[in-house]
Amino acid sequence: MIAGMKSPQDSRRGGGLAQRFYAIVAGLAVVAASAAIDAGAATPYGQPNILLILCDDLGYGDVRCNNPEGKIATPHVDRLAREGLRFTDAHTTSSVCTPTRYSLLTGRYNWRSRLQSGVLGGLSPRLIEPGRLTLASLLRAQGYHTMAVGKWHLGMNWARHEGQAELPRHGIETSNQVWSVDYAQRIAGGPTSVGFGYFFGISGSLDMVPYTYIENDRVTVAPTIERAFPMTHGKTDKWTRRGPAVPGFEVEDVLPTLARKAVDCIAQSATEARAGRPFFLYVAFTSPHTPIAPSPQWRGKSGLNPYADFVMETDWAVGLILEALERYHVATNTLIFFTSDNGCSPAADLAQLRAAGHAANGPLRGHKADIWEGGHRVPFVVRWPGRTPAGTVTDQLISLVDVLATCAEIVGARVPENAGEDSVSFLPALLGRTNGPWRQSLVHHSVEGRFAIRRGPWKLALCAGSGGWSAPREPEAARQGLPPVQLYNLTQDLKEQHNLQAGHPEIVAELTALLEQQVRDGRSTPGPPQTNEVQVDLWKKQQRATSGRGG
Ligand SMILES: [Ca+2]
Repeated sequence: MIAGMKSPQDSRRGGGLAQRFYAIVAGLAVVAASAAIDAGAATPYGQPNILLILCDDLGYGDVRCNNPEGKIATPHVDRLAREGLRFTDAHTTSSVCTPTRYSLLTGRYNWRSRLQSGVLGGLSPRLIEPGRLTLASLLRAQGYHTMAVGKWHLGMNWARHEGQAELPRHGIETSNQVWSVDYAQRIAGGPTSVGFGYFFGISGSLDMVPYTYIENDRVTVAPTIERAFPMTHGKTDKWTRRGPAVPGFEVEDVLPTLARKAVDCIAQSATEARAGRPFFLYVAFTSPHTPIAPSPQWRGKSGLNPYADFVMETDWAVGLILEALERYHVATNTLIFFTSDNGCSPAADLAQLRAAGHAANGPLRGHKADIWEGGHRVPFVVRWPGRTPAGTVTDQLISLVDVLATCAEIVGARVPENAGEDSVSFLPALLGRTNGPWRQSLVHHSVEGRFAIRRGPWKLALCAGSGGWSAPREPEAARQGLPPVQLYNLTQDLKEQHNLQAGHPEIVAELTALLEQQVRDGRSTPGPPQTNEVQVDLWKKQQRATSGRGG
């Protein structure tokens, strides 16, 4: 077995010998953890180029390969599925942007970080802790050329004008704080500080300030004016956050700009890649999140609404990148992950789409921000020529937090004990093996910081309502007298319509205990216990008390 690889047996955590063994070796492991990533053993998989495409708010049902009844044409994603492996039970760790991105890049559940609910703003300081291993730093240590293009939304440390107030560490900055930043200065703590050799993109979501591109650790042009953009093209009822912008920066240009920049990255690293120095390219599209801003040539193309047009344009961008892999002769040695950071948002106008026969989140309950499946079960397609059997589908339970351990196993990198604490390799699935499950349980998290835990068909949510934006929200659920927890059997009830908590107190107790243990241990994979960045309030007691006072 490759050092650091998590075997199926290891994944079945329990007490007994294994626990005592880890307690004994904990001291040694701490020493090992402080060492840099070692090269590990050579693997049979070589060092494929790795292309990770992350969409923003793309729903489970928005791609035809997941939803044949869907009304949006997604030929390029469908092609990936035809030529690769499609997961039907893949999840983001959170139902919103920032926390999911944290987990994707660190292999650690987002709620172990300082951010316990909500998202960061475009001017928030860096979230990834100093010294923490990331997918990028892991691959870079293996000799990969590491590049990120697109939406960061994990915070960076902007310089402030002298005497100006500090920006909030959590949440989205207010309009009177946005000019305290000195945009002419170098930005510390961004993507190039956590393992990426190159970055081009934007700081937060595209509906957040500042409206300018960043290359490596500087803005390409410093903002000098204030602007806001319509949340949806053609509408004027809702606007993005008003603030610092560069004259001429238009939100509709961003997706095509990022797609072309990703193509440039491939073009520039292809020669070296063919000569044996592989690349890791992380492409985080800003779409189809708000502002829903399809380019002029895509407007009206879907016949549904601007969101559907924008999904089509996003699929076009995927196609442009796939075409570049072929043009530069690296397609056959490139492993592609295609996914989304959370479910489709109500900003898409879900009712309008439904009326046209399009279920953006497929059959799932709820949407972005919720603890229900619509919040975090997402499209997930992998193409790896010569390795992953084409046109296959798996119902194995996986999460975006698992990409780190999977890539580590592929390249033969050892993951230190103080990194990737919640990451379980799904490499066997990529190789067409069906002897799972490799992941025994999975934790979900909503925008309000509400928890759920999944084991086999069972899902226990530690909240009475959606935990997010769908009705009923928590105060309303409490008023309705709904039980404080929800237990669903997803095999029988994918739509989460029948709360079985009253009939199965033993499952509620077991899953609660399992979640408590995983919080307490600072990890959910085998290894010595680790420390969460802050005290984790599993039941949101503080929040509930506040809600109670508010009536
Ligand atoms: Ca998102």
